[in-house]
Amino acid sequence: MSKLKAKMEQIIPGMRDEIRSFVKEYGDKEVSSVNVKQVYGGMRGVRAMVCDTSNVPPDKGLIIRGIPLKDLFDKWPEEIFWLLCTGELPTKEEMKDLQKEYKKYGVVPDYVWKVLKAMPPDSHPMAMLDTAILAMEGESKFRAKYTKGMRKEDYWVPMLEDCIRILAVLPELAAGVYRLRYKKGKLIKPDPKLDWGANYVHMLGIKDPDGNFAKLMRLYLTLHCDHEGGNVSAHTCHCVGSALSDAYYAVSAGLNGLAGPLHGLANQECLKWVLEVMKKFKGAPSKEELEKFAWDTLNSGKVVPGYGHAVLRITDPRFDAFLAFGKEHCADDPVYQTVARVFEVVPGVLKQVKKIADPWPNVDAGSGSLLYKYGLTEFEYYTVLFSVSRTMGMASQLIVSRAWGEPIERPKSSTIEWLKEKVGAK
Ligand code: AMX
Repeated sequence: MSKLKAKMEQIIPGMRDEIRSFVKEYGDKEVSSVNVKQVYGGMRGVRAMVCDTSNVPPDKGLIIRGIPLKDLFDKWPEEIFWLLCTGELPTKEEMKDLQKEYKKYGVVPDYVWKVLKAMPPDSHPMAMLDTAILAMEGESKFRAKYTKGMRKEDYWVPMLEDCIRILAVLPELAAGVYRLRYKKGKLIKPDPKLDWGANYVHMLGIKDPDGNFAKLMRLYLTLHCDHEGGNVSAHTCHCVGSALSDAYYAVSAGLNGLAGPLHGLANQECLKWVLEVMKKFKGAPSKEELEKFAWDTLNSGKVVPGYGHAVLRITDPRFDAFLAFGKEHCADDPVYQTVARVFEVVPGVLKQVKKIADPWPNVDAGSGSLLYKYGLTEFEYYTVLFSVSRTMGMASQLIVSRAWGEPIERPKSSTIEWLKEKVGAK
């Protein structure tokens, strides 16, 4: 038995008891209320779901299982997945065991490459990744066991196995999407000596003589891992999983949401915006030039990508981490310099637009410039990297939900007539 499964087996009975007795005793207590603005405003701020893997206080940013992200910057993504699932950081042996699991299952079946090669050559890399995961649905242990008959208490076991298998193949899938989509030559096999992040870099086939790209990749995969339960991808994955669709269905669905320009696609938009500025001003622009460009963007009805957030009201600590990495490893790079200057200028501009709740940079404002610097210049691809990381959060949430036996989601929708009557508007 894998060490992660053994650890979860220890934790789950206590978690189930805690939830059961809490709901029994306090089930009727109110925790949130909803007004008409929220009904029409994307349910913003309505507390109607649970997620214990992480939370995002607006004034602090991401906290994973009680640990602020800034205290986890040096952790490897394998450690983070363990933490998300169990609430504790793994020991060295536990992390090695998880890496062994990834290596055991990290083989992409040939039919997946055939499916991807059959797609139109200009397909978006996210469409390719999501299709690849869905194409593998037939591998699901959860579906096989459910079809045979399985007790509800055992749902989490094949869910964990499916999630490990998805995470195990994800770097190879994602790197394969890159090489096929951008005609980079033959697919590159995983190197069994490498960790999850370094293997991804190796399979992308981008040269990394000093190992700094692998360092950046580990940081990138750690920083994007999870962002509580209500964001579009996490919530979609969670909702699909609540119907007992297996992890291949649920993760692929969640990633389809991540592909939206207001969510994960913002990182491709962001670098595009930065490069447009540089093209227009023939290099790193001055503060005045930048300010004008930001206003022009807003006045043309577009958003300034990489800025603003549905929950955060501070500079995203993930942006801070990328900025610090850039300062240490590529302070002279003009794209990085532009990103740093945008940070000095854009919040001041956005603060003047009353309706914008958060003028500060989010995670996407800085990551692209670093990827670009290390040779990953196809920015349409960036959301795929985000996906590899965010799958850890979605997967851990699926495992935890099946472990405590969360029921199918079914909020109640309302018609405008019902709402008007309810608030006395007619
Ligand atoms: N540039 C221009 N306008 C912005 C803005 C920005 N960076 N951020 C918010 N606004 C606008 C909104 O479009 C909205 O306008 P509307 O009322 O005319 O539709 C208004 O300000 C109020 O929005 P809000 O309450 O501040 O934010 P929100 O919760 O509705 O949206 C987000 C949050 C992230 C979608 C928004 O800030 C945005 O579009 N930012 C740019 C895109 C981006 O960076 N997305 C990445 C998010 C992180 C992620 O998921 N990866």
